[in-house]
Amino acid sequence: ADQRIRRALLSVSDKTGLISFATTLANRGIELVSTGGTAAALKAVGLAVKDVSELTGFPEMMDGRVKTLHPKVHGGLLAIRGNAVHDAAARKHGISPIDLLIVNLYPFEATVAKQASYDDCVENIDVGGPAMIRGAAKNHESVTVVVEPADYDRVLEEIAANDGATTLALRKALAAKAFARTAAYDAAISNWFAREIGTPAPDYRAFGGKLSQALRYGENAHQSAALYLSAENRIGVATAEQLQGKELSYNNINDTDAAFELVSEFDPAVPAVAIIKHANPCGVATGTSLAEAYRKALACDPVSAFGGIIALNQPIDAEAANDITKIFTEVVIAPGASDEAKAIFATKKNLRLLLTSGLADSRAAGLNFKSVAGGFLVQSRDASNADDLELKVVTKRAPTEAELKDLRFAFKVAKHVKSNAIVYAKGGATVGVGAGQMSRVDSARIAAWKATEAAKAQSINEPLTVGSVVASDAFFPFADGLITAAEAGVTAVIQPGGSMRDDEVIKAADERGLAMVFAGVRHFRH
Ligand code: 93A
Repeated sequence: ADQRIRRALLSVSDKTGLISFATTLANRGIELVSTGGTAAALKAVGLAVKDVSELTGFPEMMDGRVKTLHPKVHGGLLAIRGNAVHDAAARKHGISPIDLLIVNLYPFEATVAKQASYDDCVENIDVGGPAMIRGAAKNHESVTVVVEPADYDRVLEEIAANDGATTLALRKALAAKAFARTAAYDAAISNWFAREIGTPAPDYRAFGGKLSQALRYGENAHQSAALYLSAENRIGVATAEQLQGKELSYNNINDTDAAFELVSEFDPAVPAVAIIKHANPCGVATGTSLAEAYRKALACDPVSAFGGIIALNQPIDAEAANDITKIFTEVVIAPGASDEAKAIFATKKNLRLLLTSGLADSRAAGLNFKSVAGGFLVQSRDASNADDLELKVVTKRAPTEAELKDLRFAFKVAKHVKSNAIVYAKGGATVGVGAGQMSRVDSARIAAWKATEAAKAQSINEPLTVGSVVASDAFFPFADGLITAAEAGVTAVIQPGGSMRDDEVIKAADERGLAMVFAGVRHFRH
């Protein structure tokens, strides 16, 4: 099924490579038909071209919106060669076959990218082009379709080698590409439209996906796994450089991501450290130095911190490296390390040290994925940073400056704790973390209980929650969670607000002299 090319229709917005391509076609005796701008470009170099309006018997009209939408064009593209019925129809209506279609579309994506007006974007929605491309691609049995200049040479080479004909293999490959192009084009249009009307559907196709490394196994030894790089090109665990230690596992990567995303929430000028276990923070703190922040983070839950993953928001110095290497740690990630710190880590052969070129942008757009049976969910990143929130005081007492600082700190941490998340914090450090419970009050209880245990283990006479603040990732549906926190000794509360029973919760806070702010933003993380 080699198909000899006798007539070509050219209609291109991007005129790159057009002249030399069309010249070679013409030199082979192929008849050229073309639309306005394309025909003008070809005539300008002296090529013989038939205007599509001559073919259709209609002028290009309505600002070009209707140029090729005509049976003389679409019949020429779609007719099945050698089919008696199709041949008869073509003869009856004076339709002659088009064997080669060269179209590239109105630059819709580029028009959107340069932030053109709404009307400009709409005008750049190509209708006739995709219709022809789809027709030619459907009829790939007979028709060759080219949708980008990059394929011109490929077609010329085959025609030259094949006595003026293309092979079915090439036509199929080009048809597959053609449908990919129209699909991507329509996806770009629908995404633009969704943004315009305020309901953007995240497009996973923009996410890319390039294999970075096959992993030894997945979450468990009987599961296979791999790490892919996305087109986002974000600073983070996937793009970090590993300086030492054995290969990262699936769980290591997942936990390291949680750790680094969390420390990237904080002001880079203030040292911050997060210790992660099973994707949840078991201690987070800011300090006057990384070492101090690490010690404060460790104090929150020293038992769980064993074998943890540590992220720091500044290049690691020797003092911090010394402290970190005192207990067994799986992974350390930071935006750099001093030579001294590197030498200290080098004495711990099993510790993986990952260095990034900076912090992750906590406010960056991006996508999250989650698989479900038969599909996958896509959502935009939770790019809300507590520093940007306008907090609304809902209690009689407003928080003090010190409380306010800890409230924002605790809410940043709560964003990175699996729901239901309750985080107690004091003096820029977590003092109790309750994660992943099915009821919010249980998370509040567990976090308070863990703080009591940590105090006992460190021979501190009262739980660290006394005089702390508490953050809740979602609203308190009842007063019980807040009351549990009050009993643990908190003086201030941050939560999104928005419960049917907000009044009850506010009343409970007022009765106990607590200050409470509503953040207006929820941080579910499942
Ligand atoms: O406005 S359209 O959707 N209506 C059409 O009938 C039509 N036919 C071809 N756009 C149409 N085209 C597009 O015109 C092609 O896809 C190509 O991008 C462009 C080429 O126009 P010109 O040859 O005038 O530069």
